Amino acid sequence: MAKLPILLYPHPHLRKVARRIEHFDDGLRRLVEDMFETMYAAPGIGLAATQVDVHRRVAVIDVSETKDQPLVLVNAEILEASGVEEMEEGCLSIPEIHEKVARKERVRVRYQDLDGQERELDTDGLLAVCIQHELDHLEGRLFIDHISPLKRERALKKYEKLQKRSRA
Ligand code: K1U
Ligand code: ZN
Repeated sequence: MAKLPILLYPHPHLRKVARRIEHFDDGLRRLVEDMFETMYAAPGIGLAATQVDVHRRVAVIDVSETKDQPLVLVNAEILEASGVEEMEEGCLSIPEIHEKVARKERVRVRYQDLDGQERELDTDGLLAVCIQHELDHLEGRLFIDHISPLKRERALKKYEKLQKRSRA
């Protein structure tokens, strides 16, 4: 297993749209193992392949407190979504910035597991929010795209300051 470098905003590859996975092979298994290692080490509750510069429709998630409920989503799509939920979000590609984002409260997702088996998941709360956040990454979208221009400008100014400080 290996920890992979995470792309940081404003890296242009964070805006790429990921392509579907066609082959459920050892390469995919290795990618998923490395993504889990990277996510748990960060630490984070989710990670999309886009964030490690792989532009394929793969995301890993574990929202459990005990970090023992890994979920792999391959070629996932939201079939149905309802309600509105506002939750504070962070992003491993925009460290130290947290903003409230309005998302769908409940989602039904169709995806494939690591063996290519089709599955469906109906969920709400943090898992539903995290799924939406990760699927956004695969479309080249970031959580800051969902907030007002004023809040975004403030958040990005803060982020630039923090980045300059961490480079100094
Ligand atoms: O995709 C990412 O950038 C990961 C991101 C996912 C996410 C967080 C919050 C709401 C929706 C999606 C993170 O994991 S940021 C880190 C984080 O939230 C966290 C870290 C340690 C413990 C608990 C949460
Ligand atoms: Zn993110």
